[in-house]
Amino acid sequence: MFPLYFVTDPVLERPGSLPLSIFNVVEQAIAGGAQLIQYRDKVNSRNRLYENAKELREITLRHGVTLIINDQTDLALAVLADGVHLGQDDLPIFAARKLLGKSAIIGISTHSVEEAIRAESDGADYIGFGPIFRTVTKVDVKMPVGMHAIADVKKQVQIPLYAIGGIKKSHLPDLFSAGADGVVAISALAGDITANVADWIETIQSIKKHPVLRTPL
Ligand code: TZP
Ligand code: MG
Repeated sequence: MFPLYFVTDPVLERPGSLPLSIFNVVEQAIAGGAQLIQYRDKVNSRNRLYENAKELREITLRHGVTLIINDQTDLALAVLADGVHLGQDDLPIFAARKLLGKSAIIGISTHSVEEAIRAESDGADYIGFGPIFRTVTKVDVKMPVGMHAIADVKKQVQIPLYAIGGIKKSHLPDLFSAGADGVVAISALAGDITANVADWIETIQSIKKHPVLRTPL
């Protein structure tokens, strides 16, 4: 799976005085090379979410980009998204799978080794793991797990792990050497989204090409 997972958030819509639409945000991310996008919207009505998701589906299909819907499996199904990203309190993975089918991408947020193991045995395609660091982007966020926890999870779980929470560009080498398969960053990509996404993708590609051997974290 693509190693930079772009997740939408209102913080990305305010680069300066002129707010961007959610569509501009996603188009800018795609222009920077994003291939994997999650529509995450904790603010708008379900009706508005549906309208937005439908248009995001058109935009992403036009560019051959994967679209995942946060939390809501019925919304993912309604707009024929590529998959859904579940929280621990959302529909169980088997129920989402029943609705979306075998080829859908189903991910789940985890913040412990136990949750990660369960996610894999329940049939998740990937896990989000974190928050790695302190973040102000998510309101009901749990305590940071720290970078060392990534290696603990990767010892026991084979499916791709996306590290999330407070991630800055300077963390990328350590995150990948700890075993992360990909990263999610929200606030660190705000501003010039196209340039930031392109810069992060290039950095990740070069880290993967020339992995640094580090002492254990
Ligand atoms: N889930 C755990 S932390 C987080 C989410 C959605 C927010 C990550 O945002 P940022 O700005 O990269 O810390
Ligand atoms: Mg959620």
